[in-house]
Amino acid sequence: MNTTGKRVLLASPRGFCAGVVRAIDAVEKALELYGAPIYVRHEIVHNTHVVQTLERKGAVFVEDTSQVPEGSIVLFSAHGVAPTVHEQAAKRKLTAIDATCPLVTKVHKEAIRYAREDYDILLIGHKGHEEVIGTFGEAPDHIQLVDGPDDVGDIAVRDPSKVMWLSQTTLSVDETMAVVEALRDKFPQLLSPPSDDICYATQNRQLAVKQISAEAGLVIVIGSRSSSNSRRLVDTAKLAGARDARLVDTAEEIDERWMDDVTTVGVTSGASVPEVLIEQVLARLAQCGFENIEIIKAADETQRFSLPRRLRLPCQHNSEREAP
Ligand code: 10G
Ligand code: SF4
Repeated sequence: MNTTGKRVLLASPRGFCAGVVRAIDAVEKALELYGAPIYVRHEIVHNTHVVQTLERKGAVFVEDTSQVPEGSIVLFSAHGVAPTVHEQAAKRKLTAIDATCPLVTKVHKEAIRYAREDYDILLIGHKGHEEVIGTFGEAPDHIQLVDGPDDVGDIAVRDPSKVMWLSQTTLSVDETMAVVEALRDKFPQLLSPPSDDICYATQNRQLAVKQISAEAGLVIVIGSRSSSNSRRLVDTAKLAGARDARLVDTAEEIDERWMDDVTTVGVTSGASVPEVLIEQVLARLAQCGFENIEIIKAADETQRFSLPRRLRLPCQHNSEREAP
């Protein structure tokens, strides 16, 4: 096989963010403390490999608290839930452990604060996404969803001097800023959130994929179809100049024909993707002659989150709702 000049540009940072590490650790800790089964409402993170691995250890994934037997333990996924979900869990006497990422909780708090101040809140995000459903549920009377620039024309607010925007944490930074500009054209007094809602991990992974994309004939993004941030990495790679960009759940999905006439392959992964899947993709690429790996580092990450309170102090037995 002729491998002359063939190389892989491996993005850094990639893969697990601090919120995902915390959420998976929470399921594992709950299994260790309380034993199987542990019910988890919604996929703990949007990754098939993670979900299947936890299922093998005794986690049971459901979409609704009504599917959890009364009196059981239930974990809420990293994407967050609406207050009504906490209420339903309490009614069923479930012991709720909230694995919502603290950076999602921050957006919930912003929604609560600006709704209390009677702002019209424009929430930029993807309709039907679990995180958006949760944030919207904090203040449904004050929030309108903006799912891309095409929605801007139809938005109407009560008082154009009292309007602000928030966003899902895993959006494309560039697309979101374009939507904000369109909203600001319409509402010049539009207020921004006090700090970035698109989280550090989303921003860093997009920064890194941009750096590998200009030189890449193909960018492979590892991530499940349900993973919003992984899909945004594909979009970002294409916009940054990659000739082709593909989302794969595992190495088996890679088609050697994608690499015809390609000498540089970029590789990255979404925030819910374990490193083992990257290793398998790199092994597959090596079989295709791409053995030479260059790491392109765009940022350092040191963020860590402690476990949900109940798992730090497991003797409590009433349901918890961490802030807000
Ligand atoms: O990118 P999304 O929001 O679809 O989620 P994910 O599970 O693939 O990645 C981790 C991100 C979150 C838990 C949302 S804050
Ligand atoms: Fe938290 Fe960001 Fe990870 Fe979501 S993507 S879990 S907001 S760190």
